[in-house]
Amino acid sequence: MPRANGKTWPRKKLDRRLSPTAAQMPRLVGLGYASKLYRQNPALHDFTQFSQNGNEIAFGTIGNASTSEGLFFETINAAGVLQIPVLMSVWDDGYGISVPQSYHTTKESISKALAGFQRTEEAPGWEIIVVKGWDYSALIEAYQKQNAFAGLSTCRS
Ligand SMILES: Cc1ncc(C[n+]2csc(CCOP(=O)(O)OP(=O)(O)O)c2C)c(N)n1
Ligand SMILES: [Mg+2]
Repeated sequence: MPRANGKTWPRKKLDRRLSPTAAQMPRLVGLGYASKLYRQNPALHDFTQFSQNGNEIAFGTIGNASTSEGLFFETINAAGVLQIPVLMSVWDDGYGISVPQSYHTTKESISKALAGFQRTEEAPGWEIIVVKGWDYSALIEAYQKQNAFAGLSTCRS
């Protein structure tokens, strides 16, 4: 999630320098794709300062209203096409500042709006999971499910 001047995200590996909503999204595609290329190309395995043989998952977060930005949709599409190891969390509080969902998100639910991206046995895509953000154990379970079933084997084949 972008923040003015980035000072609220002290951890080293977080991308925290962008303030326009969804501006961080294309970088997520780059990170995920880089990971895939490191996995696929043995000539890159010596460069351990960037990747550990492509075993990482790129983790993106965004607010619900910010999913209205084109960059978000481009990222969802590109990652679905490339099948890269990316996990996206949309934190849905029902609002963008004081503007309710009904004014900015189709069906008032980005997971419903993105239903066509859901992966199936016939076609790769995204695994879409909806979980209460305040339910910590359910969140952990969701992330573990994501990790185990959400097409990582497809991403990594
Ligand atoms: C491109 C752009 N337009 C407008 C803003 C101003 N702005 C900052 S936060 C925000 C709403 C974000 O809502 P949401 O994505 O739902 O995140 P939340 O704060 O609810 O977690 C807006 C419009 C911005 N930062 N960037
Ligand atoms: Mg919001």
